[in-house]
Parts: sequence; C-alpha cells; structure tokens
Amino acid sequence: MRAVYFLLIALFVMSCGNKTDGTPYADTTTDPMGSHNMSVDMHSPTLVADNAVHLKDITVLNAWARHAAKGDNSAVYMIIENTGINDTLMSVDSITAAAIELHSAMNNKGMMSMDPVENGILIPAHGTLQLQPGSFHIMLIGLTTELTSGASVPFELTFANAGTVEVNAEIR
Ligand SMILES: [Cu+2]
Repeated sequence: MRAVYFLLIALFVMSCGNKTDGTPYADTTTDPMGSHNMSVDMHSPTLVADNAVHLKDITVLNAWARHAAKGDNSAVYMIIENTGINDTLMSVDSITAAAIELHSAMNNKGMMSMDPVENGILIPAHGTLQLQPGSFHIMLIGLTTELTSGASVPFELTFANAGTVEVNAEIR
C-alpha cells in the first residue's frame, strides 16, 4: 500500500495549471524540525504550522490557493493528516467559486491532465495526504471574486468520518 502510494505521488510532479512553485507549502521558518519534505511520508509526526486546523482525527495544514482573477479558475492545496482510521475528503464548499470539484492530476508523457475524483479523496489511516500542484487538488471553477495574493479565503471541507471543518487558505 505504501509503495503504491509513493509511486502515485512521485509521478505527480507538475502543476495542474502548468505553473510550478518552488515551495508551494513548506514553511521552514516556523518548523522547529527544520526542512521537511513529507509529500510521501505516511508516518510523519504532526507538523507545527501557523494555520493548522484540527477536527477529530484530522489535521489540515498549510492551506493555500493560487491567486487568480474573477471568472478564472484556481486551485486550493493543503496537507491533511489523519491519526485515525481511513477517512475521505468528500466535498468542499466556498462562496469564492461557481463550482468546486475534487481533482486528481496526471502527467502522461509531458501532457498534464486532470479529472474529477468521483468518490472523494482517501486520507489513509495514520497517513498524510498532500494536495499539491500536479497531484490531488481542490479545483475552483469560475471564481466569483478575485483571489488576491496575501488575502485568505475560507473553505468548508467535509470528511466522511470527521465531519465538516472550516479552513482558511492563504492566497499566494
Ligand atoms: Cu483541476
């Protein structure tokens, strides 16, 4: 299971929007454990982060959204840790977009494609899932407002087990 998961994540190295950020999530200045690269670590300890949100066994860290103009599309990324049994991110709500979908992305011989995830995104038991450019992400379709760098916007995440939690995503 772990090896398969590692392979899947390792394949997703490019941004869904064909843009790449060097450090889309890591904030080493506030991380007492120093630099971390935990995209594939299923057993990492809970990270310390400014914007961590806890809901039962779920912790959401480093939520951020890509800046974009009103009417355009954007995406939201975050780290989701699960200290309990398997859970699933079922849906996301926000007033910032006309529609919101959970997407996976794949790099097939240099061609990026992305698809809606039908039955939610699994957050493995005692594991970590990273929503990041080129991998799973929350797709914002038809922004109802401009997403301005430095601002933040609230999103409601609904998990099958843990329930619903509000997360603020910093716009970058
Ligand atoms: Cu997408």
